[in-house]
Amino acid sequence: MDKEKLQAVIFDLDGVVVSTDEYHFRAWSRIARQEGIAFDRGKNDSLRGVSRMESLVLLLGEKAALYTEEHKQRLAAQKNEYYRELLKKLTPQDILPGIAPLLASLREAGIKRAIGSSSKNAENILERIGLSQAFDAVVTGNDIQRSKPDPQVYLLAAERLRTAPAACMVVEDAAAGVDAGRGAGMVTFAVGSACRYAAADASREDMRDTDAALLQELFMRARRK
Ligand code: B16
Ligand code: MG
Repeated sequence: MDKEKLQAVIFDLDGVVVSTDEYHFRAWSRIARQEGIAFDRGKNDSLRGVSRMESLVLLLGEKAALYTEEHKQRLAAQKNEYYRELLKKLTPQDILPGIAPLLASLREAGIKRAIGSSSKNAENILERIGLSQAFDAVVTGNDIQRSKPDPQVYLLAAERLRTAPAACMVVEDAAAGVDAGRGAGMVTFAVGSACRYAAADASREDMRDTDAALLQELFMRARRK
């Protein structure tokens, strides 16, 4: 294998391909209000890339120990109902800037594309934004047992792409996701809210003006470090 040839790019979904932050925020806010717990955008930011149940436990904080498993399951299901109702508003217009041309450029360059998301709603989201056929592999929260920062989601994506992890790049908006990519032995590219996370190999505010040649260049630089 050519150590410096980028063969696949694995995209996180929420925060990289599409922004559903606001919907997560509104849905979690309703749960927090019901439970009399303080919740704000800062706290919502800390839930990026984290699974639904782990997010609920973080939201409940010190009070989490007072809730039975069954009660927590009920609250997580309720949050998901609120969230899914909001997801109905998603359209292809919600694809984040730079993503559509980047996907086209990667396809043209023969570089595979995959999704590696913690979300159990990932298929539904891809459908709504018109990208369900745009990837060679899609791994979601339904396929994994351990959520980011565990590398499982990215390793499974590489396996489905039949590509060595060392030849993959992960694009992430969450520190937990960058750590997952690093744990999988992949080059990491942090965008959006993770763009100042120093552990990533490369970073940018967003994916505007990125193409296959740039990602190949960043990949090579990271591999030579
Ligand atoms: P769900 P990603 C993650 O998606 C979100 O960033 C995170 O906020 C959410 O809690 C998690 O999915 C689970 O989502 O409740 O839809 O299963 O960023 O890994 O694509
Ligand atoms: Mg994300």
